[in-house]
Amino acid sequence: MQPPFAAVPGGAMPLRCGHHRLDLSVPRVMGVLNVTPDSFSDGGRYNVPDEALRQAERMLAQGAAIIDVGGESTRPGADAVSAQQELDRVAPVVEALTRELDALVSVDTSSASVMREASGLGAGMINDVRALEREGALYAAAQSGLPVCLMHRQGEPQTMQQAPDYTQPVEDAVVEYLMQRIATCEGAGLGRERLLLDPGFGFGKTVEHNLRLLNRLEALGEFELPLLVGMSRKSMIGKVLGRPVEERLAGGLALSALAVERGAKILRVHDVAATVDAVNMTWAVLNEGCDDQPAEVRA
Ligand code: YH5
Repeated sequence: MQPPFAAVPGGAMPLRCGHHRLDLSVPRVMGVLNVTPDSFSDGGRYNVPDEALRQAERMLAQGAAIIDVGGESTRPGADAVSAQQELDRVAPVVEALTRELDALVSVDTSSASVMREASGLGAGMINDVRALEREGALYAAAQSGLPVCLMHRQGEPQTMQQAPDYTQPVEDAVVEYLMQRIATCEGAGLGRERLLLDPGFGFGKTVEHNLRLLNRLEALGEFELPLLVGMSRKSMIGKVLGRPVEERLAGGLALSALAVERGAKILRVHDVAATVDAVNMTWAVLNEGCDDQPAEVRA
């Protein structure tokens, strides 16, 4: 049966992520694993490698295809961490997840040394909210051989939410920025076949910017690269629904369904089990069938 849209961007060939292969012909869920002591939305509960391991195991059992490990809090007002601090937090977790669980680990970092170390420890993907703009990051990422998610942001995480402002429609600014970053990556030997794109929800954007970006996510389809989105528990949900962070799941599921409908291939979320169901249900409707579901889901 033909899907309701033409080519599936980024879906033709599995993405090579170290020794893992990631099939993006169907949308996948990336589970968030914060290893920051001051983490905003889970209170840093998974700071101990052992606890991090258990949480990762849970997310994999719930259907996460990727575990995104981050050691730098990018919430507004968070303290900057040194590359060494970040490395001390992230490295033991990346190592345990790859060695003990053989998980596909993505490392949420902007630091060249963390990229190098993590890829040596078996990480399969680099997720950089600064799109390889930090010194040495472009070279380190290119050398790693791993796929890289390039995210748009305006300003620096610590101050970006003070007065987000764009001189053009926000989706045009995002497309322009990502176009430049793709060209820069290609110039450094990091080919398009290794790139994923992310509009960066909440990174220097008002709630209106975020809603518009999701509604117009297809504007990013022109690159024909896999799209990753991260909206889980973010303030765009809190502001629309008037919900505190622990009551944003239903809002987040609605956003995930819409993102899949508009072409997102990876959903970065805290609540894996519920999101896997929302994504699979959405995908079944879009394809008018559930051939891609595991048998136990179809039963
Ligand atoms: C993202 O969108 N976001 S870290 C504030 C919250 C909730 C969650 C309660 N890393 C992204 O998750 N990487 C982060 O309010 C990311 N895309 C990619 N690629 C921020 C976060 C969060 C912030």
